[in-house]
Parts: sequence; structure tokens; C-alpha cells
Amino acid sequence: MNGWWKNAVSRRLFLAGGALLGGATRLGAPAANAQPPSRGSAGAAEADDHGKHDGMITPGEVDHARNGFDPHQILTDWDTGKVSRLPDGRTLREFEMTAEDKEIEIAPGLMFPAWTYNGRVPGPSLRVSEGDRVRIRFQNFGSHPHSIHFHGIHSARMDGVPGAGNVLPGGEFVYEFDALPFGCHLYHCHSVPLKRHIHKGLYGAFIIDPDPGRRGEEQEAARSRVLGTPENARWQEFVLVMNAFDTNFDEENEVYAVNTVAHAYTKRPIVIARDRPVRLYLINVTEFDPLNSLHLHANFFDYYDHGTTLTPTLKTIDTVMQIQGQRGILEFSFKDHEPGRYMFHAHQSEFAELGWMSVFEVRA
Ligand SMILES: [Cu+2]
Repeated sequence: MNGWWKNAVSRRLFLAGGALLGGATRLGAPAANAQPPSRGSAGAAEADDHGKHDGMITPGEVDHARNGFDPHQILTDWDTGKVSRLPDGRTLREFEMTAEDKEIEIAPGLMFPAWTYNGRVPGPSLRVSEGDRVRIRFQNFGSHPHSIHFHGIHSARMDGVPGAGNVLPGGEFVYEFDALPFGCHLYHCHSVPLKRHIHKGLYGAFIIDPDPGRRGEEQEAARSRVLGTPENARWQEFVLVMNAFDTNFDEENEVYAVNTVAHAYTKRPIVIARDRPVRLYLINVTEFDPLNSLHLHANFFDYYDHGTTLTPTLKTIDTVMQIQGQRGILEFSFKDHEPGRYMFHAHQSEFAELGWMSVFEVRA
């Protein structure tokens, strides 16, 4: 415990003065070369901060255009693939995926040498329906071997592990399987060393909507999850991938986020309409820390672990934890609340201070 505490404190002090909250002149410095700040400089840095919320957010702006993705677009930009019909009448969904090395800005002025799917972190949020045939053509333009390992039901040949769909630089592979079971899943690279390939940014959401026709008495609940139905259009749905970055390669994270950019949803809150329910697809891919969590302020939610049921697995909670690779669906409403800004964040306070802090702006 003593070792953990010392590391946590030194990491936080290092970041407070060196990379995240420091003066603009220090922001461009490579994180690994930054000097540990004195208490005085950390204090001065806090005084310089915007102070909009709690004085603990990163000053400045990330260049989303240069990154090629924006955390606000990632919230809702589903990739449903190219759709066609198979001879047996079923739906075929085809996706094009690439792996490429790319430097991305994860906090203002702080660059991270990422490995990406389709040039973004997290990769595209793939969304299909239960029972669809899914075909993914994967091309590896990166400098290392990579794969796509899907969480779901499929054959060993399609597992995306060394020996089955591991792709050398310049190569390609086609993964194909039926989308089962319905739920909130994920995909990630499974090349070795695994922790390196995941923490560099190779992961994304893989959502399988339930087929109402197969869900018996739960048809109505199933229909509300099916993208494109009027029942689903009532909902405000967002993808939240909890991730973190080890910027100095010491196997501990210096920056925490949802959808990669530290404090992105604190600076620009996620706007929600008060009279429409909210559904979050929450996925934890954080490397190096055993747990991550989400705590919603001033409200409670129902939770569907792995999203594989239509009745909640936890009811009326305000905090949920997930191990790495765990995920679930959160449902809640602000309909009886007064409009305003409502926080949500990791309930590990350190993660929140280092970037995993977000805000819903509830509007009447
Ligand atoms: Cu990889």
C-alpha cells in the first residue's frame, strides 16, 4: 500500500505541474522530461486555471481536427456497416477496418504515440443486430502485428488471437461470424504483449441490438434498443469507453478519460433533453488499473451487466464498477430534475482528477 500511495502522489504532483495543469510554456514538453514541480508551482498552476467547475480541469483545447476524431462525435457515431441480404434472407453487414500508428493529442499539448483502428481511439463503434452475419475486412497498416478479437460467440478460427487472425504489417484478414449474443460488447487487439497492444489504443465498442422477434414477452424492451425504431428514437444513447494512457511507459497511467480526451465532457458538457430517457453503453478498457467506475451525481440508474439481459441486473444504483473488458448498459432519466449541470465521473478520485470527469447539461 505504501508503494501505491507514493506512486499515486508522485504521479499526481508530476502531472499537476508538468503536463496537465501546468503553465502553457510547459505543455509542449515531452511528459517524460518534465521536472517534478515544487508545491509552489503546482499551486500557481491551479490559480491560473479557468476555475469553471472545480479548478481541476486541463486548461487549453485539444485539436480535434488534427486528431481526426472528436469525443463528442464518438458519443453517437455508430458504424452499422454496408448492409446487404444473404441468399437465406438474413442481413449481412460488412465493415472495413484498418490498424495504423498515429500520434494523438489526449490532453491539451500532450501527445501520445497511439496505435489506432481506423485512425481513432476508441475505434469505430460497430452496431449490428442479433443474428446478423458480420464480415470485417481488417488491413494492418501499422508497424506491429495486430488482430481484432471480438467479444461474442464465434469459432476458434475467428478469435483474433495469435494463430487465428493475427495479421502481420501489410497483411489482411477477414473475420466472419453471426452476431450473438445481443448486448454491449467490445473488440480489441489480442497480439502480444497484450497489455501493450490494448493500452496503445486498439479497442472499440461492439453493440449487438436484440432481435425483438426472438425475445418473447420482452419484445417491447427489446425494440427500444434497436437502432432505427421509433421506440429507440425516444432514447438519448451514448457510447462511453473508459480508457487511460501511460504517457511515460512506466506501466502506470498518467491520464484518464472517457473516449480518450481528458476532461472533454467537462469543458463541453453532453447536452441532454430532460424529457427523454438516457441510455449509456459503458465499456472499460483501462489497462494497468484493476478497476474503473462511473458515478452519476444527483440521480440513480438501472444497470444491465454486459447488456445481455432486458431486465436490469442491478436496480437503483448511482455507482458501478467494471474490471477491464467488462461493460454494461445504464438507463436513467432526469425528467423530474431541474435543469442544470450534473457531473458523472470515476469514483476513484484520482482518475477523476487526472481526466475522467464529465458533465451532463440537462435542458428543459
Ligand atoms: Cu495490436
